[in-house]
Amino acid sequence: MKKGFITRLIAGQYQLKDIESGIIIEAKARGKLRFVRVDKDDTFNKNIGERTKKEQKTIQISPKVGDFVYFEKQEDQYFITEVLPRINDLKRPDVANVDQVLLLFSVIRPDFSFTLLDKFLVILGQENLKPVLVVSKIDLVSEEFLKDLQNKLKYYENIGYDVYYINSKQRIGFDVLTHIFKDKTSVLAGQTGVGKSTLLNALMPELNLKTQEISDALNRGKHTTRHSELYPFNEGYICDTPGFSKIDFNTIRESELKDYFIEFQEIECKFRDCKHINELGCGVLEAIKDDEMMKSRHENYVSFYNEIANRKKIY
Ligand SMILES: Nc1nc2c(ncn2[C@@H]2O[C@H](COP(=O)(O)OP(=O)(O)OP(=O)(O)O)[C@@H](O)[C@H]2O)c(=O)[nH]1
Ligand SMILES: [Mg+2]
Ligand SMILES: [Zn+2]
Repeated sequence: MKKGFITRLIAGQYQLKDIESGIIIEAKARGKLRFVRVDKDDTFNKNIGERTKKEQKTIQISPKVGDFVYFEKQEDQYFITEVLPRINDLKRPDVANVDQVLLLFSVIRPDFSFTLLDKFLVILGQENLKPVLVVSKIDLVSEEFLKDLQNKLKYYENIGYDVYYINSKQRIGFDVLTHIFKDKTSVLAGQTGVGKSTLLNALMPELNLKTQEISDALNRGKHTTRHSELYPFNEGYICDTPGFSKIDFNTIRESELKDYFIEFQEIECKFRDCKHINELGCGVLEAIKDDEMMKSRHENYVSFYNEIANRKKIY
């Protein structure tokens, strides 16, 4: 049995890198062998409800991009026989064993959205990943417009997120960006049309990835990239992924939500188990009044809280 690293998946066909030889091969996953034994706290087990967790012994795993696997040759075909435990397991984009996520937002086309940003910070926070924010298409707006956005995003820098500004067409901002990829598996995530593939092409022109102008009528992308793929870069890998047009919370509980608004940890609230929504004397609400917490962040927190609570009622 040999060990491999999955760099691509298209229609059931996997591209693997043989860890030992570095040779790239094509393989399939054998349905029956996709079952693996899992421990109670295994990452594979994360999305299983608490109640069923104890009895759960084997679950079905589909290998995905970023997975380390065992594979073997049978007749003329390579088969993946086992998926090794994952360090983390992103659903959107669908990639395993990620060191860092670059969350791309364009200034316009599509328009920058603080709601989408806050939502994504929660979802990635659940995976224990603190994304790097990348703002693209800075060439498409006036200096004042960009300054205004940069001022708002200062808040995010202050609470601990790195923010980069780029123009992939003229490779502006790339000198500072390139070093963050060293030795890491990085994933580009973001709405369709924000410029993920264009960013990769700017880093590696030889890739010649397909990119496409977003639709003027809809101010929306067209899902140009159709599959996730890892490309070697700077002693690591960068993953181009299909953009999304909509995202939802799936496994989060409303009581957990506050853990992923990382500034709450710094703001003192005298109430234990406070929801920080409308409690009289809540420290978070005080911090908003004192301009220490960004108002739109808190509004998004409350709206996400309600979204999660309402979703629960449906089931
Ligand atoms: N002016 C300008 N245009 C950009 C920039 N980055 C990307 N674009 C353009 O935006 C459009 C969409 O870019 P893509 O790279 O295809 O976007 P994507 O995020 O890969 O989209 P999906 O594959 O659908 O998820 C293309 O026409 C790009 O040329 C930028 O920094 N400045
Ligand atoms: Mg793309
Ligand atoms: Zn509070």
